[in-house]
Amino acid sequence: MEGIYTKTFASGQSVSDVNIMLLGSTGSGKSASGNTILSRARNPFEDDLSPEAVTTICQSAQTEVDGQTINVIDTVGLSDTSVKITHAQTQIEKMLTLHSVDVFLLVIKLGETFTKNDSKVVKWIRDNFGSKALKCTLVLFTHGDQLHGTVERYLNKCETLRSVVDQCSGGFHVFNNKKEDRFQVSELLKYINKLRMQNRYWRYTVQDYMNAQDELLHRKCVIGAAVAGAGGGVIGGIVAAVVAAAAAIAAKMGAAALTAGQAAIIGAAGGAVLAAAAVGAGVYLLSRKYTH
Ligand SMILES: Nc1nc2c(ncn2[C@@H]2O[C@H](COP(=O)(O)OP(=O)(O)OP(=O)(O)O)[C@@H](O)[C@H]2O)c(=O)[nH]1
Ligand SMILES: [Mg+2]
Repeated sequence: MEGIYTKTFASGQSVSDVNIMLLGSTGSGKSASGNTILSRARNPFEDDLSPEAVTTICQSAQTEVDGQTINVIDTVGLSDTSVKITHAQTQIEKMLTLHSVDVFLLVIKLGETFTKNDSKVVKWIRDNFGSKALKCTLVLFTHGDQLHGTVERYLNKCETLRSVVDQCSGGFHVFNNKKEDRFQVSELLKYINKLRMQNRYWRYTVQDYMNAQDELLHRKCVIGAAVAGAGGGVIGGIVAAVVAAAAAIAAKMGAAALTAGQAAIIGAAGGAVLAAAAVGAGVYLLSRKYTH
């Protein structure tokens, strides 16, 4: 450990410096947890009970814990409306250009029904940051003061929540943000350092984020093209059937230049052209929509 700690990153930071990004739903306790890590006496992040998002811009602040420099990045809550998600994502993107991340803390509030939104946040991380990000994610439960019994018992009652924890390589830790208790911070740091060692001090960078975004765009294009192609195929089939039926009627009336079989071939060819055009249009429209 000592040897590794003498190394430095390209950014000039020492490996002992830890960059932590707090992610989670609006109101889950991200800012309060940031303040607990940084010491309650300072409270650099605004935290409050509010029906609306309290944090509207991402901020970072530093402290020293057990000889390590801890850089905490507080983010805008990932709410369930697409407008708010887009705003939060733009803010988070900006922070990633400034700081690479050692550990993401996925902040989840204990003591209330585990919401669909919390579950969506993990999917959002996987989709937008890539599954690589979950390798350096640790779940941080807040409102530990409201917990009766153990967290394990709590987790056993909710399969979805258990599965969220299982998807994050760092496991979980519990905070009581209403108590000035440095032991819970030291314990968190132990888990964080264990996870970093497991990841060989690899950091999540803005390039990892861009790669994940490219993959997401690619997946959306493939799905869009498949849907458009299927649509074109259906239209082509209908055209073929109509042309074949018309040819059959005309043949019956003795006026047909084409047989029903020839008409079907022409219809099928037309359908294939339509399907190809639909695939092309789908890919083009999707790439326009997701490329900024
Ligand atoms: N009792 C108790 N309250 C907590 C705890 N953690 C956070 N809170 C309270 O929960 C409320 C929301 O906390 P915030 O830290 O503002 O939540 P946030 O995730 O930053 O919210 P946004 O910035 O709106 O996304 C505040 O009133 C906090 O004081 C905790 O461990 N115990
Ligand atoms: Mg906040």
